Amino acid sequence: MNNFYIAMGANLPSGGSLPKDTLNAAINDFRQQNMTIAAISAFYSTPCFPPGAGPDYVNAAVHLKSDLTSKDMLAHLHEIEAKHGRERLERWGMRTLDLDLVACGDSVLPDLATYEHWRTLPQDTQRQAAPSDLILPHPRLQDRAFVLVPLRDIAADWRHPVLHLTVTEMCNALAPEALAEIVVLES
Ligand code: A4P
Ligand code: MG
Repeated sequence: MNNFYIAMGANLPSGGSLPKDTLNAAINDFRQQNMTIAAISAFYSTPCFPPGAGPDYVNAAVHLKSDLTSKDMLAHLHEIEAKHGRERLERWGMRTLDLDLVACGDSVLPDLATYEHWRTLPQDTQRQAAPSDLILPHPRLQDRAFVLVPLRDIAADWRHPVLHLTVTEMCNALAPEALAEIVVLES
């Protein structure tokens, strides 16, 4: 059984449903596909990154247990994204739903050298280049308060297999201002 950690984000309505409702609908899709939901974080309101590129996001994290391979899990995530977002994604280029595979246990994929290539990519290249292969852990995980704060709710002690830091330690390494911007969504 694999332990998958999924980061969820949305900053545009999808067919009339608000970002938080889209996240809830995607969680229901996980249930219907017979994946075991081990934990769900709080929902957070987070400022758009990069700043000014769109409305605030709603972000959350989910722990799924499944026998799927990582590649099959990513394919499922892409199907759920398409179901909730394809039209608006093409039209506006922003996110009705983004599902990232943050980690699968302590897997490093496709290999350490390729992972390190993506992790250490210079910042100006990061925006243009997207990997065609699945990279695990997600190469930007350690940089992003909007991923780490929800993840801390459900996997505080998960340890990064390359950086050897726990989620709590990665959170504590971020600037306090970046952490302060991530606030629990009022329902
Ligand atoms: N891919 C490789 N590895 C992975 C992985 N571990 N998880 C491939 C998910 N996908 C992975 O992904 C681009 C390509 O990476 C795909 O072909 C996939 O197979 P994508 O989801 O199409 O594109 P993306 O979401 O722009 O890429 P990425 O790197 O996941 O995006 P970011 O950097 O996470 O940007 N601001 C706030 N506040 N909250 C957010 O959630 N999200 C983004 C998305 C920008 N700003 C945000 C937020
Ligand atoms: Mg993504």
